[in-house]
Amino acid sequence: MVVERTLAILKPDCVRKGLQGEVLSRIQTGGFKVLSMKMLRLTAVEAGAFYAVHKGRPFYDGLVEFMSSGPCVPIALEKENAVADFRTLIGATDPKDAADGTIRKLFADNKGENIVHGSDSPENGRLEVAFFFSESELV
Ligand code: DAT
Ligand code: MG
Repeated sequence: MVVERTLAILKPDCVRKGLQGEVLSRIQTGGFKVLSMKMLRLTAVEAGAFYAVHKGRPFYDGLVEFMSSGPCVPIALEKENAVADFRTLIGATDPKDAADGTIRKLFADNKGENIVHGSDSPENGRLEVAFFFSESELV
């Protein structure tokens, strides 16, 4: 299997609930190598750019508002098969549909506020890591 990069974001609801450590622990126990992490607050413009693929969808404005509502923690991760394995670890977008034991099932309130982001393809994993981290920050 190929070593891939994927981007996690501990979303503003994760930070508000004080679950950063809990979620990071599950990520590390899952075998993901942390290449870099930081805490920042996205502006609405930055959140809109990150989720540009969803522009025009009915949930887009709420998503941008939520993602810029407080600090978040982007984390660059590396692992064999990282993209698919991370999505397995976090579970389905809607916590109601997420498998038992997944991060979203355990901690998320609803589909809009679902604790954690994960990239959806190896290509987007690389692009999304580069959105937040320069190559020299990936240590
Ligand atoms: P995922 O984050 O599982 O990759 P996505 O890329 O389809 O899901 O959507 C990005 C985020 O947008 C998702 O984490 C939460 C929000 N979202 C998606 N669909 C939604 C909906 N129907 N209602 C409210 N928020 C939604
Ligand atoms: Mg997605």
